[in-house]
Amino acid sequence: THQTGPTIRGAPLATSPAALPVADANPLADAILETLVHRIGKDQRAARPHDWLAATILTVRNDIIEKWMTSTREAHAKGAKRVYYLSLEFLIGRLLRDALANLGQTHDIAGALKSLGVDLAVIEEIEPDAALGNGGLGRLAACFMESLASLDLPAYGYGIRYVNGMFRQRLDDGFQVELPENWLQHGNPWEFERRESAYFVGFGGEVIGTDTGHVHWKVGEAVEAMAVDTPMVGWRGKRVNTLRLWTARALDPIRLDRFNEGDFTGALSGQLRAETLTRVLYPNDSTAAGQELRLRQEYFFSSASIQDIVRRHVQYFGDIRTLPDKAAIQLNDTHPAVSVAELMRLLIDFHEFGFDEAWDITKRTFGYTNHTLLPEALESWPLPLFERLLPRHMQLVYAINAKLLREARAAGSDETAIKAISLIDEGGERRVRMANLAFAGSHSVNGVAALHTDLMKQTVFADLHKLYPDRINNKTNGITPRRWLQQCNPGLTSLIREAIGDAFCDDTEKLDALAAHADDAAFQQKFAAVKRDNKVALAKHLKDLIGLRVDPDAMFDVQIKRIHEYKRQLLNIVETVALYDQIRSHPERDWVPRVKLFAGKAASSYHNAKLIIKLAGDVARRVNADPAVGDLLKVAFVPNYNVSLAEKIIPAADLSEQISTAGMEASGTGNMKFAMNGALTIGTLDGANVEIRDHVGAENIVIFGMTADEVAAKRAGGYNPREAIEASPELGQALAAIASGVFSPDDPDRYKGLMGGLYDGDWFMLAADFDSYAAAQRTVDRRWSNRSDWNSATIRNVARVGWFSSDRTIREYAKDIWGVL
Ligand code: B1N
Repeated sequence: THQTGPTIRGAPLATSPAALPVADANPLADAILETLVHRIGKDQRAARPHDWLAATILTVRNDIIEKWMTSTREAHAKGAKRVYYLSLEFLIGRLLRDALANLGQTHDIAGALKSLGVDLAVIEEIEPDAALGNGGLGRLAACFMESLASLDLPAYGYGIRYVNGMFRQRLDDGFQVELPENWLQHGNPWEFERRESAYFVGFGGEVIGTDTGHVHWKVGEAVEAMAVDTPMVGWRGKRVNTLRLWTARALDPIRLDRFNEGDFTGALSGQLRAETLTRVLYPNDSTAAGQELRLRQEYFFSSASIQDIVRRHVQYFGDIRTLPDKAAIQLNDTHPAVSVAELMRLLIDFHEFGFDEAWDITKRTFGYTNHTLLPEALESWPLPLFERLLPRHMQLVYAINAKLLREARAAGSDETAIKAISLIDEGGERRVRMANLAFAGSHSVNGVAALHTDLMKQTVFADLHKLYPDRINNKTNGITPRRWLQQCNPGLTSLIREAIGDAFCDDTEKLDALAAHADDAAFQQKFAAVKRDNKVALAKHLKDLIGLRVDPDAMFDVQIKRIHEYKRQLLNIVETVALYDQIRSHPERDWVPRVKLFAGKAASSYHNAKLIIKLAGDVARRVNADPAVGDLLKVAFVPNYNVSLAEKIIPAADLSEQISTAGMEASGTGNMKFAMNGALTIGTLDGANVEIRDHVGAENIVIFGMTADEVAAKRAGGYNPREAIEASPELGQALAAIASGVFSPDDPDRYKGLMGGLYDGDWFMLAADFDSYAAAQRTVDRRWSNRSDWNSATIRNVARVGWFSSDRTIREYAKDIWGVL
């Protein structure tokens, strides 16, 4: 049958076709309609929700383009220094709500759409997430892009336009299944192809010396990198910066010679090879992907970005010598570290600098941010692979290494130190160490939280730090308060505005005025009412999504993040099992009703992480069906965690679980989001939790477990998990129940290995921290039971986390590293 009017899966969106509203004078509505007809090619009756979404974005985009061009022109006219943020990941999420809010157009666009019979909230919900990242590192890059524009700093993000971003997670019988994510299936109205901004990127081949003493890299294979730009709108529409993502094209899209010979596949193989490069995001968080394709991706986007930066600099300023004065390039972890060698190559092979001058320019241009100390995440490439793919860069790495080791020897480094400093790992199969390359090639090396930065100095970079004691510095992470407070939590935002005015919208630290209301009973009531509304909304969402009914008056206890053993979702699940046991044994006690929510993705090849997901589901099934606990305990694993889901869950959370083994979570940023939305944190002294405690006050956070020093000492002293388990009957019983198949009657041995691993090794020290964690949870219960104390503590959290705005973080980078403030 004939479809009329906007619909979602066939259901009318807002208006029956018989009563299409006649828009009265509303120029914005006219503009949207005009776009719908002339750009999308649909009339109002035929338009589907995605057509309205596209028409709305294209209309808003017009405004953005004007500001975008002004921003670019101004930076040019001033000869301003530009910031370049190179990142293999940008976990942006949806853009429409963010852009509208930052432009201050939410109200007008909603009104215009309403006059057309369309609900803005409905079309916002169908915008796909741009999920070009795994987790914290990618989301940080997105928050930074927003803050850079909000602080009116000229900046470009550079990355890859993956056709398939972070995989979609489905649970089949509780097991994670990875499905391709297809964010571009309806097209992407935000992006602009820049066919003229294209560069050759070569791979392989050989390096040939010429008679003039020059070297020539005769590449074995080349692809073309084409720029695709997305505007990044800052708060109050102050500035619009560019996120430039590269897509790969074959130089020779079709080989007609092969085609004419009847080899149709061969005729297109170059195109396929090129497209493969930018096809899919590696779904590893905090682990290095060792495949050749990954190194190809890294070099592809590094080379295109560095060529683009050098081209722009020469075009605007003429002399490449001034590059460090006009460009600051920040490496988001080591994924773009080959950029150091690439800039050296361009300076030496094309701009004819000597090695020393090229090295000086390079070091003054780059900064490097380290995001993890986990050994499995430190990137290094087998030398033969690196040499085969990038023969010229291999030579340069050797030359850089020679200089570096000469300096180290001159400074008195001993042979052990020399081994640690070297760009080449000589222990076993020889490998190129990307972290050492990034360190050596940068004037600044920063960690992402105070503790993490201290540990960098003591561990992986100890010898490099001794050699260059001024290079390492700390920049504690932050989050953008626009997306993570104002947009995701409009109820709380209005309440805050009512109480303290709206200065906090331009300076997040002004939230501190809220502290004066923390003990005001009337304000506490309103604060709790906002939280409850958010919980009701989430409860409805959970009902629709997974069919689980939860009580909005229960405590919402949330752990949402990538699934990783060091993040210890297993500690939370085991404690949940222990609590379940306790509730059944002592039903007469006045237990605090809890809803335990888990969400997160596991890397596809990470066996234990996937098993932990299955365990959460198995525990949920058993607990939720047990009439003996009823509403006292509900457990859910919510599938397909992403930015949009986080925006729904975080405003509804009462308790934020930040329980990694101390010393292992570099910073965490979810911890900041929860605190800013009025949740209490239960956490270890790890990453930025330490600084969150310092800001909110020790009495407004629940800290448990060993410190990083204690963890290190225990490991060094020979940790015996079996002893720890035997010393804790509660833990022993929970582990035994899980191991014996209480939660997996269909496959009783399912968790034998996982539980056995705790007895045998327990690298993440779950057993050592268990009792302390369980006790902390009972402290949380007690505090919840005194609701006025709880409310005042959570209000104080909101009041005191303003410092964790990414505006503050970016200001620090801008002053201390980039020299642009
Ligand atoms: O970066 C975040 C931190 O808040 C987190 O603590 C940290 O775990 C995270 C290889 C990573 N570190 N390393 C990665 C991501 C992808 C990949 O392929 C490593 N992610 C982090 C922001 O600073």
